[in-house]
Amino acid sequence: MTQKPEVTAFFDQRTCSVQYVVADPETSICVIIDPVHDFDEKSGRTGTENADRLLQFIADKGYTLSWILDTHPHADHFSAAQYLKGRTGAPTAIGEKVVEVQKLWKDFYNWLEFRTDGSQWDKLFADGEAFKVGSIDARVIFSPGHTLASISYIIGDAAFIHDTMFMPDGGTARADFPGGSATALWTSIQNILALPDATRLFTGHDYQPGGREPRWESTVAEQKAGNIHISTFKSEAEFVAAREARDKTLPMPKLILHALQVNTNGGCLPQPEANGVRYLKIPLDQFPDACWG
Ligand SMILES: N[C@@H](CCC(=O)N[C@@H](CS)C(=O)NCC(=O)O)C(=O)O
Ligand SMILES: [Fe+2]
Repeated sequence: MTQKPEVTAFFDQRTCSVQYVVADPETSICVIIDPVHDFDEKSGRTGTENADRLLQFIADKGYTLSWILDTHPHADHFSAAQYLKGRTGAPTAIGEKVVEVQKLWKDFYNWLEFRTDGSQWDKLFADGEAFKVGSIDARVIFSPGHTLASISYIIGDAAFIHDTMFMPDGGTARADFPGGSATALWTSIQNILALPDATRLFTGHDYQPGGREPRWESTVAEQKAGNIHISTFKSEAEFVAAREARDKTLPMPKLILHALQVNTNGGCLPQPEANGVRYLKIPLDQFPDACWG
């Protein structure tokens, strides 16, 4: 019998991100997926409103948190993994290819001392690796393309596919960040669509096409039938050409240079300087072909 976790989504309107608490109803053990650490780039203010909302929900439900999971090093918001680990002691995890992303960004930031061995997380998942959420069987599949370290978490009948496909009317994620690949994204999407038709799919963002209400849950069958990028582009070559053409028109996410220096470091904010203030570092002219935002 397929195991059905209880999935609760928390939408962050500021970044259009979807954060999840996924719980085993039998044992009340849960995991958090893709928590957001709030940040306002205009004032430099950080905050934990989103993360605290997840903790409050977990406390209200009487759940026990077993993992803090990220699907990829996000380019549009800070991960709250470190904050949540500090509050709960729960271990953090991400896909093992994150070390390759760390190497790319170490050069962009000219971080001479930066450790690129993934030791900022408690666990690095391999492709196909199995784990448990309480009594529910869970596993990881690599889903590169949007980033080279992207993974999906399959927990019972639910798959957390983050920035591969969005809702069917939102199409697919961009694949133009350093280490991204439209060809790899196509293959990753085919692997997700090979899951059983009734698999519940939970996306990582919803950009509310046409201004509709935010939505995040679909099924494999719905994506096959109606995803605007999958039903329109019949072959890998067509998809890759269209994806790459669209990506050339997209400005960088407004927080990419802020976010990668936190997220490649396991969600740790920069160490405070002698005056007690933390500073971000913005490399200039490293993306000379980027569209103006
Ligand atoms: N306007 C957003 C764009 C964020 C963005 O690029 N999101 C990625 C996922 S991290 C994406 O795939 N977007 C698809 C698209 O914009 O078509 C921002 O500046 O943060
Ligand atoms: Fe992303």
